[in-house]
Amino acid sequence: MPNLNLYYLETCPYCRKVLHFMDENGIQLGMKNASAHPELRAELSAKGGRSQFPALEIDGEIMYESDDIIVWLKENYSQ
Ligand SMILES: N[C@@H](CCC(=O)N[C@@H](CS)C(=O)NCC(=O)O)C(=O)O
Repeated sequence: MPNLNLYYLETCPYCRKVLHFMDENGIQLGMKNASAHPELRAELSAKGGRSQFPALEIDGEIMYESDDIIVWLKENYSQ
């Protein structure tokens, strides 16, 4: 399994959608809460080119878009 981290904001509906999917499927990832740690915005921008949430880091590569993240998790992570 690759190294996976989810950058998210607590109040973002797109992030909540991904978090809900993870919850339903018992998926645990490294969690990067940019609401609690605003410096993560710059970290995400440096890695992926923009500060947009949610973002899934897969072995250092950034995937944006909640729907794409859920599809990726379905294909690679769901049991
Ligand atoms: N189409 C994107 C929309 C993501 C989006 O608009 N996220 C907002 C927060 S809800 C965002 O990152 N805005 C920039 C910011 O808050 O800095 C998705 O489905 O992931």
